Amino acid sequence: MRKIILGLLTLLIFSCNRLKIDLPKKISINSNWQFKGIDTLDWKTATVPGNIFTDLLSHQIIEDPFIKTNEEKVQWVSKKDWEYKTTFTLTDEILSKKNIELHFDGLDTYAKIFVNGSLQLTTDNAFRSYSIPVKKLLKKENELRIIFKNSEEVGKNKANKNPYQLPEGNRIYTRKAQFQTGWDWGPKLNTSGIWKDVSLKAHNQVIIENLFIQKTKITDRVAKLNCTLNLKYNYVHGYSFEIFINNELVKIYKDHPHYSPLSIPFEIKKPKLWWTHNLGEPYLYNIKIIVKKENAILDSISTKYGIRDVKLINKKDSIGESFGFELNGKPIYIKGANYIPQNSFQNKVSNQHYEKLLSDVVVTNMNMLRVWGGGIYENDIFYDLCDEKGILVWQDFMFACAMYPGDKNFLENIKVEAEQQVKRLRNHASIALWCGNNENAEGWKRWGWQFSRTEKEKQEIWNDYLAVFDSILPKTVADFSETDYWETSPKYGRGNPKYKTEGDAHDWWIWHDSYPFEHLENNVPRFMSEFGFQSYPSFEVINYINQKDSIDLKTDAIKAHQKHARGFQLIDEYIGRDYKIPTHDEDYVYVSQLLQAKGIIMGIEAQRRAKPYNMGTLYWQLNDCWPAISWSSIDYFGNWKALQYKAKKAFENILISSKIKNNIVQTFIVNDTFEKLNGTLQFKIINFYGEELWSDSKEIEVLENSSQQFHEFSLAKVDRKNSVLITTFNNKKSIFYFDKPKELNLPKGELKQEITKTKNGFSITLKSDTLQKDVFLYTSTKGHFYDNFFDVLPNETKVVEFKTTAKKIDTLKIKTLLVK
Ligand code: BMA
Repeated sequence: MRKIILGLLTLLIFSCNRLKIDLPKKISINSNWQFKGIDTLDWKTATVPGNIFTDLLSHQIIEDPFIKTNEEKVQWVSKKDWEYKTTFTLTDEILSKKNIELHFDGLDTYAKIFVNGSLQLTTDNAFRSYSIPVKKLLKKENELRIIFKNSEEVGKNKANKNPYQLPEGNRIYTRKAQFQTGWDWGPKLNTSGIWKDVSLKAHNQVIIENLFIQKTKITDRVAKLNCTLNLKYNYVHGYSFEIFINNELVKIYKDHPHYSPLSIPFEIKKPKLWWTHNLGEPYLYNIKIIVKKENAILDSISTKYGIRDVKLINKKDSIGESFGFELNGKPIYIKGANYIPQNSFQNKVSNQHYEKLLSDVVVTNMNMLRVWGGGIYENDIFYDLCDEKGILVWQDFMFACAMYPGDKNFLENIKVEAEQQVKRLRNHASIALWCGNNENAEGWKRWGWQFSRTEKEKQEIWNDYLAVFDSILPKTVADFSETDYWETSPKYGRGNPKYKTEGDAHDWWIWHDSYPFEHLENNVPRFMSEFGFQSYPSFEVINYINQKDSIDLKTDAIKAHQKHARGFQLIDEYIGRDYKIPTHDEDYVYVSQLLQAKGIIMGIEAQRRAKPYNMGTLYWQLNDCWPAISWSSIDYFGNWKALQYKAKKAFENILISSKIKNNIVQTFIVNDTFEKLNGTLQFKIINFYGEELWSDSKEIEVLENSSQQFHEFSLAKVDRKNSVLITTFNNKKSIFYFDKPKELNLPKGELKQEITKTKNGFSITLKSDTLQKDVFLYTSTKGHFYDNFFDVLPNETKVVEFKTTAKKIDTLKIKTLLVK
């Protein structure tokens, strides 16, 4: 009985405590919005988060700029000023709270904010969040109105005040996504509007503003960590802080009084480390901190947290200066791509888009993405998913291909921007590096930007550069995070021979300077942070651009979706070097993708073979922001180009890679794992009809985390145009040709196909008596082929899964490379 009474009493005390909970309230102000032009249109419904283009589009006031040549027709939109308004009702409970703040996660860009008719704030940075204390202004019924001045005009006015012109155009004066003013893969669609959430935060007591978890020491036995809390008030009294790890209370911190920031040490026994997905498990802990006063919960903050130590290794050595990453004390080889915004209109990017793209990254064996500096600091979900999926992120600050101003306001503005962004991202396990900018220093030193300027002017511009990239940004990263900082990517432009021996490199000898792909074999830098080649996108994207149902590459629409001045010419020139130039448009698209894949894989393999001289490769570019002919390996609709399929193989942890040097075929095994491998390396040369012409084998031991050459033979007696080398090691296989595709005498055998229905789509079985090179499967049924652009060897069976929700597969079509 006593026990029951005690139990009831505890329950009563517990529920009394619960009653006292006084958590801050967050109210979304994303609904009810309307918009109009300052001097055009009447009020119309608007979507928040959103932007002026998508609002106009949903009212059919403009045509879709992503199709045909419509981009040109909508340019007037960014020359106008726009106005947004909403109303919201508040309860007495909210109005009675001691503090109420209006919070904007992102405004694009020059906004004047009126709360109940009174001007409260003007903003000038789309990358910053803003808060306004509004307690005194609020009533039951409220109106919020925002006027956006167009950034083109503001930029022009700012430029006019500068005594000299800065490269490249007026975009540099406005802190917003730089690619929106047009890029060599993207349209000019310069948005304005409320591009992120709007909310009200109401609270009575102290609130936690942010959290920073730092590592003090990590051993197998224990991870000693420290959590720093920034509280809304500098001084608080009588509070206690409880730390929960995976829902278990591990620490109660009670000392008082407390000053903000408040630092609380805590420990995790036998810590499980976070690894990239290709090297281990990306394990994340759930950490939660609760603030209480007299047993009432006042606020709480939680985060997922991966225990890991990631470092940039950048040391002088006998060659020059290394560049690579260490994870948990081990050097790891970086494989991945450069990432750009997934849409010109950020509000069109759904959580499913993030999930799909980042799953593709994992499936393709990439362990790093570089978030490129001309885009945006990504949404939280991007970094959450990278943490979960074990992908590292090289994060650029948002500055690209230009010189930026250095006046007091600009510097103050980016200082706040940098501090907010670094604080927002610092607890993410995925964040491996902050980089100051993309190609600004290279541009200044190599692209003629200094031409006809006075010494004084040059000095001033360079000093402004240093103020941002050598002072404010590195200091912010050091003060507010544990992440390493790199001033600019690349360290040296390709005009400086040091680009191969020091730091990271962008090798645009390929493409921009028309060098042959073979250049990549002999010119390997310490870390390749950009190199790339364009191709046409899927038939689906091409037909969408043209709004037609058959492929036509000669339309004005297609021209309008190629943003590189010499793009078509370069693709054609390079195709001619390696392939017979196709005369049919569909074949041309297919071969352009094979070409892109061939060139980039040649580079990836050369860079991986050169490990540890080279410790990473990120090609340009993973994705598209609109339907385009571009460097991407995944197109706007998420379809994989040939490069994505071939990169998947070239990025596997264990790679068999052969090359020809002085008429000798050399075969390497690259091993990115931390384990030694033993097995038989087997070689055979067959002709295209399956006849074996030569074979060899060798027992080998492959060291952990290494690249070694294991075999070589002379090409002297090899029939280069009529045979192929097949190498196997354990369950890996490589197919290596001795000549360019256009030189091969590929036979025109029949490729038999059989399609069966499976749980998740269809299974396609392929077989042929003769070699079938670069088999491309396609259908108008929406779905994904797990493999594509592969070779079917004579008399071997290849099975490919096609994932789709469709009950029926429309005609399965096949292209193969035929030269004769
Ligand atoms: C790199 C990038 C981008 C550009 C790409 C292709 O230099 O940093 O600025 O889009 O090349 O030209």
